[in-house]
Amino acid sequence: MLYLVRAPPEDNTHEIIYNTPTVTGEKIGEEKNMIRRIIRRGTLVIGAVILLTLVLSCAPSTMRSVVDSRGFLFGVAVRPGDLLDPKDSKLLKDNFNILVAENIMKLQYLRPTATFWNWSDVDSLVRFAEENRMKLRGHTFVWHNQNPPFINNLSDKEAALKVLTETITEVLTRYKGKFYEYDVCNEVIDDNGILRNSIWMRTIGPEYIDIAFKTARQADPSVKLILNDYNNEYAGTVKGDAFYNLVKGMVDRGVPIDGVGFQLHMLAELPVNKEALQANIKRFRDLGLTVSFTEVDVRIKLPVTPEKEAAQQAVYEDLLRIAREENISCFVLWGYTDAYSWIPGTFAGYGSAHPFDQNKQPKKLYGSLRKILEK
Ligand code: 9MR
Repeated sequence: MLYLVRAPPEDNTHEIIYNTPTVTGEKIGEEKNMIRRIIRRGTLVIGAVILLTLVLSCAPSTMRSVVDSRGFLFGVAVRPGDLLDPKDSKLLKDNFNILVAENIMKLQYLRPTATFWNWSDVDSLVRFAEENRMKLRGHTFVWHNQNPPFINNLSDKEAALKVLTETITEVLTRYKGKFYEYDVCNEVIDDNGILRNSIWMRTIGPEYIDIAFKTARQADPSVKLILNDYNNEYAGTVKGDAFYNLVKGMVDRGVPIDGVGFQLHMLAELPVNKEALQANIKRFRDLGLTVSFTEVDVRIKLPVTPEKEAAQQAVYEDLLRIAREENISCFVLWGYTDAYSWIPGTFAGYGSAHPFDQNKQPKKLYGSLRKILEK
């Protein structure tokens, strides 16, 4: 029997149907519909995939995705509140892949008495970094500043040695493998280029530095151990050379130091001495060490003018360009916003030192840093 099926004009299968007497017209119609449905569904899926790809490729990439894709560690110092405020924490996640605690890991806060350890804020920071695949810098064990009274009152060498080794061991045992770098000692050289007259120097003597590094290495073999300081970034200056000589001595003595930190608290009015900075980076490299830019900010003498902002931008740009060219260990800002800046409280008449303004909006400076990072 032959069934005549009226095929739609665009349907070019009607001949086959006409010439297939063993299959009913109804069944053929069903199959055709099914094929059409499958094709329609397939087209929809392909369309959706294309659309999604387009949307994703047009979505603006974040600073974070830029630095991640370049394998560059770009970070910032944070306060506990930054992690709790949803807007602040989003800004951190969108921009940075390494964090450091601005204050909470200093002994004044972390170990306020001989027997009390204030772990909770640090635990939260470590958790936040892990959840967001960020690295961490530790700051700091041995410093002359922000120590609790029980440390400032030490007078006996044995007691001081016990506090120093116990503190380092306790922290690095708890957070073993969690920190990328740690400022084992901070600012041990004073502005005249000699070992600073700190509580550690007075009670233990100059060997406290070697002891601190050896203790840290024993507690966590994986963390990079750093000696950090300010005004140490230029070769050929009193402090820069004193810092280098101290570090070279440590390397010669086989002390387990992995790198040095240049804090880089800069002034907009003083352009970067690129030659002296690069010469310094090179000589630490030649000792087998890494260099980190650990506390970058560039303060402006108020009031802010477009000229001063341009000068500030040039300083930031030079530092970032050199950091990328020299492939330094990490580039960390000492704060992202003028809203929480340490600058006005310390340098009267100065401010506007960071890439985000008082309202946490990116400044023109931010865009210029991003361009360098995108290269
Ligand atoms: O930014 C920190 C500020 O909140 C503290 O009041 C101050 C106390 O000295 O320390 C600031 O951070 C310093 C860092 O730990 C070491 N290098 C210099 C930084 C700016 O003073």
